[in-house]
Amino acid sequence: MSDPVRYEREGEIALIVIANPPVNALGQAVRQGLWGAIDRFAQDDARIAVILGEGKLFLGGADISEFGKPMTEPFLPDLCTHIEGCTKPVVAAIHGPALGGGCEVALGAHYRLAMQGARLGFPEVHLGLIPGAGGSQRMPRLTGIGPAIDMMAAGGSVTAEKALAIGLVDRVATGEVRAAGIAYAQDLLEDAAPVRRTGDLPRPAFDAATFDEARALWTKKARGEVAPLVAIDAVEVATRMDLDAGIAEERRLFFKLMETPQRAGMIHAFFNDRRVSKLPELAGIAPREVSHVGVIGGGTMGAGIATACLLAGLTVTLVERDDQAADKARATITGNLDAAVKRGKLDDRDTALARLRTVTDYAELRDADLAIEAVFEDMDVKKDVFARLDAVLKPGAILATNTSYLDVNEIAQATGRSGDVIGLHFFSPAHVMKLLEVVVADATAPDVTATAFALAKRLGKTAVKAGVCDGFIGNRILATYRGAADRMILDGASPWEIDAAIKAFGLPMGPFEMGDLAGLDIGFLTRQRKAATRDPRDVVPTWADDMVHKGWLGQKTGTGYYVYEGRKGIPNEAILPLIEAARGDRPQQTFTPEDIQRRYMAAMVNEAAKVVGDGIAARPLDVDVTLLYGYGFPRWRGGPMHWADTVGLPALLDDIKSWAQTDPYFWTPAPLLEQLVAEGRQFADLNT
Ligand code: 3H9
Repeated sequence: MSDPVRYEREGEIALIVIANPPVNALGQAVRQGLWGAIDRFAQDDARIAVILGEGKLFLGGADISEFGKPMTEPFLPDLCTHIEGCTKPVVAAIHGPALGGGCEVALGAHYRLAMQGARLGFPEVHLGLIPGAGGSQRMPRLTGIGPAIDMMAAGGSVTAEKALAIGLVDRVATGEVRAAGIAYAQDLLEDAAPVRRTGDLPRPAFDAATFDEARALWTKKARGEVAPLVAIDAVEVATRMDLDAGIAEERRLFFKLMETPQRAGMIHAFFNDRRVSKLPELAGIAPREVSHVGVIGGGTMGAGIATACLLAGLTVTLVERDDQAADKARATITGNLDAAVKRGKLDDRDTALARLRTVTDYAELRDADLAIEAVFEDMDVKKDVFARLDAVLKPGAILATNTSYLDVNEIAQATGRSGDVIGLHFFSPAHVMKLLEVVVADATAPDVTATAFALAKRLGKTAVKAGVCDGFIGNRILATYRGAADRMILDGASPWEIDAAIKAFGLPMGPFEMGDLAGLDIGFLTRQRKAATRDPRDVVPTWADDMVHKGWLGQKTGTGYYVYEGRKGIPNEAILPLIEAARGDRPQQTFTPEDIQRRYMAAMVNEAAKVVGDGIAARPLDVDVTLLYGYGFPRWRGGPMHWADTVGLPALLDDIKSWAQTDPYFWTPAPLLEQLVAEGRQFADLNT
């Protein structure tokens, strides 16, 4: 392996080049090499040193794969102090991201140059951590507390220009980083610029109102996540302590977080984000070219999919049944794009809109590389659409369905090219939600699956491969934990107690609030669809049907499980008699929030284990990613499978077996769960 840190000379300038692909993470060898390079610079006749990264970025931060293992010297905070302590000037020349420890190395340097396109940030909270190498102490000394709190609590980053404006860097340059670094160093030499240590700057001013406001905001926003509030504490430390003491305190807080399950959950999620799209069966398979996408149906979902494609720079042809519907779809998409401009996700709405055609004739799809239907969720309707697509699409084009439940194999049979058919299950709003379930049918060609993953990446989505079954990965599991919630209502819990307990667990909404938001008619229609095949032992939430019959459809009618004034709801007690009627003489019990969480989660994990056991999800991590990105599962818990490993599979199985005594149909243990318990293994062991 080549040296991860090179020491080079350019006249009087020393260049310290970090070359540790793919992201120049600050693993032990890099820290050691950087330390040695600073020593060498201190001893030779170079007058100034420039630290820069090779490849597409400066430094991606500490090496996350070292976390949770014993730390090895030299430690990163000591390295930053070592750089700062150098008696000749050191410059950090930053291009691309400088994140976490990478930003801390730059703060240890005496001068900072950022190339246009660089981003400086502290993403540690996304790993359940805070900066741990002096970042929380040095940044506020440069910028004041406000920008430091904003960045560290949110895990955000700033552009080079913003970094200059807030005092985080000293110069912004264009062109190539090495040349710009040398030019800056030469200018500094000409100006006889002195060594200038961030740590020598006075402590930033304390401002009680800023801290109070930040704590109030993050107590609300963090929903149980601890790191953002600790990040604010760490910035406060900078206002009270000298640098060395502050760094020691920051380190103490950092290690405290390192020991938490939240850190383990977030890092599990970090690596899953990257593993989820690495499918061995797709290795070496080239995706098909996609630049023109057809969308069939311009309702909320179709318009959202079209918006996502336009935001990614694709050309879109949207087919609607008549001009009026096509105009409506265009208006929805225009509104979506306007909102994207407001959120800073798009520069120019009109350029994006220029790539959209709304039409009423399927023949206009003749040039599309891929067509996605988002029409009414009905098998006959879908088959009709697919037969039409089959007739007009060019050979090699991909035919995708956005169905959330239906059998993609059956849909594929409506075409003469089932190898080109795949499910692309977007989540609403499709231009915002990150998850894309890629439903691979029996005959789907591998390069079609590879194309779906490539498309997801282009759209900025996280794709998860799923097999064909009712509801695929996410909705199948959802149906089960929703079932557990309904059973708890029959056994004595109120919908509001359940919602509160689930929110306390960390989800943004409880199942009944969610139902109100989505519209209670959706669940009603699903129940009707499944009525013919329903097992007689299954529970039907008759009160929910009664609510729909009364026209209580949730937020859209102002009444559901809650009565709404705007989006704020108060419990709708008028549903209690309906629930009482459904309970009949069933024995009642009281549920604590923990009881509710335990049952809800056990149902989720048990079904998820069946989903993995059946091969619908390839690995437990695919379930974790699905629930995180599509269903609001708290990232700091890693995902339901990770949570299950954390609480212990034997205890979970015992619970399931005990509930199975009264309801054996619903609580049938997943064979995979039983097998893992018998073998003393956990879900993580299956995450290849
Ligand atoms: C920290 O710094 C703590 C300090 O304050 C204190 C310490 C004492 N380490 O994302 P990509 C891997 S905490 C190890 O696809 P991109 C990644 O798993 C750290 N590995 O690339 C993947 O591996 P594989 C704060 C890492 O170009 C490969 O690199 N820093 C790390 O789309 C490519 O990754 C962060 O949180 C790492 N730090 O995006 C930054 N980073 O090929 C986290 C990545 O085997 N990283 N890998 O699947 C990122 O945000 C993005 O990777 C980055 C590049 C923007 C840098």
